[in-house]
Amino acid sequence: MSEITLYGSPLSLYTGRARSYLIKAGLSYRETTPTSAHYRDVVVHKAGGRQGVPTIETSDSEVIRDGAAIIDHYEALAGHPFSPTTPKQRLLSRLFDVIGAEGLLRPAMHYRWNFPEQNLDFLTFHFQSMMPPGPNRKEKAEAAADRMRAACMGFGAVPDTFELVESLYLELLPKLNQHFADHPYLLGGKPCIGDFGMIAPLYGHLGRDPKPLSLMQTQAIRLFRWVERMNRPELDVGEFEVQDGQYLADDQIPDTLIDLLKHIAIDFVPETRAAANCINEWIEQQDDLPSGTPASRGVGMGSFELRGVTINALAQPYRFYLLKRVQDEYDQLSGSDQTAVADLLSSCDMLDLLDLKLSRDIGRENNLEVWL
Ligand SMILES: N[C@@H](CCC(=O)N[C@@H](CS)C(=O)NCC(=O)O)C(=O)O
Repeated sequence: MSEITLYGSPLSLYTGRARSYLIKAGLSYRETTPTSAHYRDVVVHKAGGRQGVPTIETSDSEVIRDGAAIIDHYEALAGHPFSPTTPKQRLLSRLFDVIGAEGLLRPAMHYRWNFPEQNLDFLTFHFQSMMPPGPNRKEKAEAAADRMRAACMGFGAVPDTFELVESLYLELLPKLNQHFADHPYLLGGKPCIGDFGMIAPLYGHLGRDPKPLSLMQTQAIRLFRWVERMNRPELDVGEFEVQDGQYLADDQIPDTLIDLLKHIAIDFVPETRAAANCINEWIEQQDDLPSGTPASRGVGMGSFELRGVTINALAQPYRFYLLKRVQDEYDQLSGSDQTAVADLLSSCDMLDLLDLKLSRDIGRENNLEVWL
């Protein structure tokens, strides 16, 4: 079988999503850090000039940058094996993909960067490993780590919000744990696109860095098992009675998922609303934003209040690139299916997400997300 090169890193959040997909899809790959001259001179050019992981290079030398695009590529080739076919499950699968890619960055970055006593040696080693060998490797790693510390603050984890970020996460753990005590994956016996989204923050950061790993292992054993399971080629469901490797029958959505989504909605919905307002205002102010212009990571700060605390978080267009896929799923449904899905989202306090849209859509050209 032809081999894929996955440029990534063990501690990278988004690499965790692509890697888990490649493992579960049984695709043969070799993971390496983006430190070679070949990566710098050939791969980055084909990746739209943007450095970053995950990026893959196929045996035909095709380069695909971005975790969602990598998964899209192989899903399309294999007939969508990890995409459920029934309305509610399809929609929640896409929704968990957005939540995983965008909605848990604050706890992921907080538990990585704000516990140096437990994490610093571990992070220092990994940041150095990500830099090309040679002079100034240490300094380059330290500069990269500093950029990530700044990004952590940019996602809204600052001393005034630490307590809130921690209480939300400590409330989230038992909800995830309860779900994975009942089911091996989000929608039953096999992973869906949403599982791959959720593994991004829950492996590289929250399921691997020393501080949050010990929290997970002590407070959410069944969640920890899901994290392991998502990184293994077999179903890895020994502790479960049902081992059929199927999604739940009849478009069933377990109550544990509704309970989980209701908790996630507490900050995910107001943050998405604040980001949409911020980005739409920014779009309005652009005199010159021709179609095809690459969308940058963030275009301003969205501000929202939660439990009496103000959170300022980077408003990222990418959130809406993924959220539009949820909205598109909904738009394609028949009237009665739309009603069933809207009732489900309403019971999760997430109905508003169907209407939170940008005034310009985002597409992909030359391996970059661009304004259409
Ligand atoms: N949208 C991309 C985001 C990838 C991303 O942000 N990767 C991080 C590592 S987890 C990175 O490469 N950061 C360094 C950079 O962007 O220069 C994806 O989903 O793959």
